[in-house]
Amino acid sequence: MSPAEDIVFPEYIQHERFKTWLRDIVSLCKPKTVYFCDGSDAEYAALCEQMVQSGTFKRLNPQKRPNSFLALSDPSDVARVEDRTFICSRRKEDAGPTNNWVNPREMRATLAKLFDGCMQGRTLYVIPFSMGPLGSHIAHIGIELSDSPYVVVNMKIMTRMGRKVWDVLGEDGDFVPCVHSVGAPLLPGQQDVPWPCNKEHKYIVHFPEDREIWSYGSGYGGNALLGKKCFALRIASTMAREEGWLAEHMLIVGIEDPKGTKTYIAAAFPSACGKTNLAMLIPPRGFEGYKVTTVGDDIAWIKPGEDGRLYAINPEAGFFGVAPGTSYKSNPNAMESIKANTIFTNCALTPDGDVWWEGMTDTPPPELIDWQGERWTPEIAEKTGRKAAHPNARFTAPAAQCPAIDDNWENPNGVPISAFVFGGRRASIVPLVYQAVNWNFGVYLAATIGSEMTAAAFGNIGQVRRDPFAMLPFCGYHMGDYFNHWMQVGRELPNPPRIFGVNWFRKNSDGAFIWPGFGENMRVLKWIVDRVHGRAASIESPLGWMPRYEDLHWKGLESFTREQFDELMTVDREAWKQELLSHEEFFAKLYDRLPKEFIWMRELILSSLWRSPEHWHLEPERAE
Ligand code: O2Y
Ligand code: MN
Repeated sequence: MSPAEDIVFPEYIQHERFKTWLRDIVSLCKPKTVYFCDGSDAEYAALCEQMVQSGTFKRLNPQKRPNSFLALSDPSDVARVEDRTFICSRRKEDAGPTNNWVNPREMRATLAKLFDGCMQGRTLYVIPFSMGPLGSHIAHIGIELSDSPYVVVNMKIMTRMGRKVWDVLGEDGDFVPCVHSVGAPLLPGQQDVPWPCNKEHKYIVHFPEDREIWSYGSGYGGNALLGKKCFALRIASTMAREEGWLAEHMLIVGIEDPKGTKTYIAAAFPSACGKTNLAMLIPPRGFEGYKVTTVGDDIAWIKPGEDGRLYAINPEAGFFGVAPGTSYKSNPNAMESIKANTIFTNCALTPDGDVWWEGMTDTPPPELIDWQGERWTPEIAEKTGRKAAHPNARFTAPAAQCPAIDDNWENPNGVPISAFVFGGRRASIVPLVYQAVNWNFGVYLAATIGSEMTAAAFGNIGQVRRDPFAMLPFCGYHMGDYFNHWMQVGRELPNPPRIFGVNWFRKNSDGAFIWPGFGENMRVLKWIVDRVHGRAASIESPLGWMPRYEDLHWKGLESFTREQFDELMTVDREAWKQELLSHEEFFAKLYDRLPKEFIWMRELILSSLWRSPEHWHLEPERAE
């Protein structure tokens, strides 16, 4: 392109710091042109059409999926790349042992080489975006410079993107600079490919002190849509710690009872624990008059209000959900959300121009084009094991399209949070639901959640992979400091939200799930809400407060027996002693910055295990 000095800025951009930064990046990346995104529907339509022409997008049948598109990525670029994700704090100790760290000076030198000329032959898109409702005091602004039109259209759905952001930024407003390149310069005469990326080098880099993000080599999801995991979690978590708020990997739902009282809860789950299903839960039979509404499905920004309560916004404006497993049976609200105006990535294509993925219907269509563009039939799948859709195939859909979207989901002041819920995927040991006795024990509970590794993912069955607060891949600083920050937030709140643990995945001796899950999780949510309002009974256990069978609402699920419930809730003393040892082993990695309270809390849980009876839930005299 012409020299950086020749960039023609729209007259509405009066932000000198931004202009200087853009000139620097243009000088480095050498794009063919610079385009300032206005965020309009016309711009979205034009870019989608441009990608249809270039082969990146396939327009879906407008009768089946109006205004929707399918993108098939390069097979090497299908998910977040945790081993290529770096937190480049000035001091290694501040990134902590659970993050990859490189000296920032060294990393900047590496990036300078990689980004030199990396946008040749391509357009650099200037993408201004707000995480959270525009102008909200909880929201923050970012500007992504990207050479990917796929990123632009996804950012239009996932964030508040475009010209109006400049009105909030004014002449000197703060923003998080985000630089992204697919790392595939187009040299003169070189033919482009439908999904450019760099197969050799991928870098997802965060400079927490400078609040800066650089991403190279991937065009996929969390690696490229920098508002999401990179900004809204990794950078925002460091901002939140400095400024006294919380940036969390949490869904937010409202639960309205038949009297019209609404209670908001925020919940964190590691991946593959049904987070989207919980965010869009439909109350089951027996819950007539109850409503569950969605504020967010993945990330929550939570700030203390003047009344001493915590208020949360969903910083995103769309859902970037996992497609496989999503169906009208498992999540009707998600299916309704993606009926139109949706971008599908790495799903299979049906002969009539719609999308399909494993789990969408009980019977697969007789013939498809799979996510790699190859012919696929159920017979081929049977023989080869090939999936029609990639297991990490995604839909990008506007949150406003969700039938259960909460009336307050765009409230700039957020919604008041009454409870935090933390869940893992545990086949044994961890009961269906329990309430921490206070905030500090709740922080301990959240710091120890985990999932059992599956053979496919980790080659090791039965080992627990700890994922504290579901934040291990997303915390922009030392996890020990993160726990201390949570402890501090609790100290400063006069009446902090209650904290609960849940486990939908406990199995019986035959290896079958005991709890039906999905909409039936409402029974657990109701107990949680009732506890918050002081109207549900419980008994004391070494893990905290727990419901007895009679404390849950069973209307509509009368077939679920007291014996099954007891099996779900059993706290096995010997198993828990082992579990506590495993906490200690995990915490040893973080020892230098671990809250010292954790040591005493572990001791307290252990000592109460020694004096505990076998079956808490069978002892009515211990009830409140
Ligand atoms: O694989 C990706 O790039 C996306 S990962 C993701 C997307 C939406 C919500 N959560 C996640 C996650 O990994 O937690
Ligand atoms: Mn997530």
